[in-house]
Amino acid sequence: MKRRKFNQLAALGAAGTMISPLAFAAASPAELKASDFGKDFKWGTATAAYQIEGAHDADGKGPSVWDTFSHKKGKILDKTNGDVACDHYNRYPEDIALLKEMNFQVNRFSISWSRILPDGNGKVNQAGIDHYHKVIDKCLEIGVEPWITLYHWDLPQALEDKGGWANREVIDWFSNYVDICTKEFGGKVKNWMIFNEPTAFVGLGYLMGLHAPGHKSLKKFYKATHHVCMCQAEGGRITRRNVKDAFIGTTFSCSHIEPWRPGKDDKAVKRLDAILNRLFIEPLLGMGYPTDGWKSLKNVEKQMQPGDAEKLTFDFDFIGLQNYFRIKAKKSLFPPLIWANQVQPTKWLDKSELTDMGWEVSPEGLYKVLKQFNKYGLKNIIVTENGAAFPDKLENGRVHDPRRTQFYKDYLSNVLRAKKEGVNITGYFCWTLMDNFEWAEGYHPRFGLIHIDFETQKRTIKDTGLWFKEFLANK
Ligand code: GCO
Repeated sequence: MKRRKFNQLAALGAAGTMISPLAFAAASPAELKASDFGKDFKWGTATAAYQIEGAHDADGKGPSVWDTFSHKKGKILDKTNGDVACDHYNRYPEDIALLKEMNFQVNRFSISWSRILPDGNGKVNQAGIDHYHKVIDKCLEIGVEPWITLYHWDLPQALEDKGGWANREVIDWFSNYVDICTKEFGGKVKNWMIFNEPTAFVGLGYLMGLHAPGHKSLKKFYKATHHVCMCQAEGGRITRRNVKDAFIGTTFSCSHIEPWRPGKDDKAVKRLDAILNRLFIEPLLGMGYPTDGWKSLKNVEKQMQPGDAEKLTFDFDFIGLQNYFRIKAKKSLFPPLIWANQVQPTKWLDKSELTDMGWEVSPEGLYKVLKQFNKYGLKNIIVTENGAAFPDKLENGRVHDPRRTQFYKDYLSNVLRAKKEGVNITGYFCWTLMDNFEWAEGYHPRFGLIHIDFETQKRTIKDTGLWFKEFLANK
């Protein structure tokens, strides 16, 4: 049973790879220094509530779509769930201290909507509010900046029962939630992100059925897409109104896309680019939905009501870009995306390095996608996620993970290259602080800078974390 995100995206129209990473080696300078990125450059790690917190029903929390989904048979590759995860709900002081020990300055984390509003709307759960105050206070106490993601995929189940993102009422529900959080925490937290990767939670959750809530419906996908775009801008406006001196962004997954057969698959590239890279950012910038890339997106346009066009836009202070791999697109006969298909590398041709997710290591893909997004003329770009899963082993109290260290060096070199060429990149956050629940994959892929022993909850900083500690000591 292969259900890797790579393949999931592939089903959405993504693809495989073949070019040797050696071709990109030239991009890496001999020695990378944090100071090269500038004094004000933000260095951080990113996490998501459902992937680390556990305590799934503690202190009045209501269930989210991920609680429901992960308990359904056959949804999670290793039959696990996020009930306990890294127990970060209880161990956050230790985890934030470890982040600081590695010399990171930013803790990007998400709030669980159903801890604050167990039914998604209506009665506020004070214990949930108190919990995030404690997390924020811990960060501030030790000199770490809290950066909050308002939504990282865990919609309250009670709202999903009413149609979730496919119901236009979600605009009111989400606005209320954002209003509560920004009023409550805005005095202490200045850095906010509205969404994490809409393409992923709408595509995988409403079209592919591979992530919560598990729908396979084009109709729901079109509706959810428009409602999420409306909420994205509205969330920005509410945050601006409630938080003095706020620095507001939202994040997008993105991948550089190449044709599998140059000349023959250009249409596949265009179509896939519209869905994976352009769909959620262009309406925000007042460009409308990218129907020129994929005509079916006219069905998203059809969801618009009078006055929506202006409400889709908001002037974000920064855009968070999240990148892991490059994609090759190919014409395919399978609907609904006739022109794109997954292509896995063939053994005898494949020279690329693959991570534990089956994703190609392609540092130059990050450079190219940064250049692509730079064309929008964004104020600030922050790489809000980038990282890799490799099969780590804890041996004698150490985790030697040289492939991960190399991964970061190579990707960071490409960030620097883009920055030097004028792309306004002002921060870089690693995915992720610690090994955690990797959605439909379960606990098998380990992306963390900190190793978690899920039996004992013991934390061990991996060699890559120690590398960052040294690297960031001289910024
Ligand atoms: C995403 C999410 C993270 C993932 C990470 C690795 O991009 O899917 O933001 O929650 O865990 O990307 O797949």
